[in-house]
Amino acid sequence: MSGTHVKRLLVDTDIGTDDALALIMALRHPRASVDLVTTVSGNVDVENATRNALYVADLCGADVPVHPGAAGPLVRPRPAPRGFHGENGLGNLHYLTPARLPRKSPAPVALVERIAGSPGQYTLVALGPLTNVALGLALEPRIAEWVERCVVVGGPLPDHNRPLSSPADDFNIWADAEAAAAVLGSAMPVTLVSIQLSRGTARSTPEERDAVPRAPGPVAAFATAMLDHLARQGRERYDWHGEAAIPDAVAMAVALEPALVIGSVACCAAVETTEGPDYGRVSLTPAGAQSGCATRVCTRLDIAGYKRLLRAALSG
Ligand SMILES: [Ca+2]
Repeated sequence: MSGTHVKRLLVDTDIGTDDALALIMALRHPRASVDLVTTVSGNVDVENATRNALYVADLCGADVPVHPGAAGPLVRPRPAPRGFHGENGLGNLHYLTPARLPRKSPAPVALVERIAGSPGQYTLVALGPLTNVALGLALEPRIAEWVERCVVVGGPLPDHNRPLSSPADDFNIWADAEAAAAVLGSAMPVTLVSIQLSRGTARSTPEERDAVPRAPGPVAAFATAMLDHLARQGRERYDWHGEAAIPDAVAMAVALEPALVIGSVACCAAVETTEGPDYGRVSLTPAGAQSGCATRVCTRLDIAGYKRLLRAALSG
């Protein structure tokens, strides 16, 4: 990012442990303004998501309005919780009830009002299932043209050597494939940031995490608890050796500093919505110059740059 340009963000989140770290990155970034947080059912139910969003905003001293959104997907029932982020979404860490209350108007309405009020200004960062974004598009289809960009956590990489093992692994898409199909089928300029990009060397290592508590403060202490939880999940679910993947933080880095994307491909993205084992599968076809497809798939990331951004946000 150059000069004093401020990145204006709207963050839609089903706030679990990695969303919390991503939100801290945005709230503490010196040249970003988070003007709205909306919550959606996904990693946790929408009530917990709303409480978690208010808590993280309080922790960062931010009075950003938080609007609760969809309590479940557009069509299907809410999938059973997987417990990845603990029952409350924040690794079952017990924390104080947030001082502030959520706003009354529902998330899709709040998103439309913000985007319509400042056309071309906002990057929308979707860290959970796309239900609120799809509902916003249904209310006002022109938000597709009015957002500067929508960064979405999900989708595969256009690289058959690194497939996701099943559509259900691509949780944000799979949890509401109808919503994902509506968003990816619209004219909205979406950047897909696959969870695959948070794996490998993008994972946070135990050594990197050891550096965080040396600057003790409420944010560092909270961030360390979130990172420890993610590392435990990595051990239990993937047999990793203390590394933690933080998909939503990677996507937030892309939203905050688009220059961290060092490889991307314009694609047409289609989402399978037929019931069955392929439900939620995203198919990517490289876009021709005239195709009108609005999706860009991030394929390579400046990992050192991302880690610098994460470290700066979580210290102190
Ligand atoms: Ca999330």
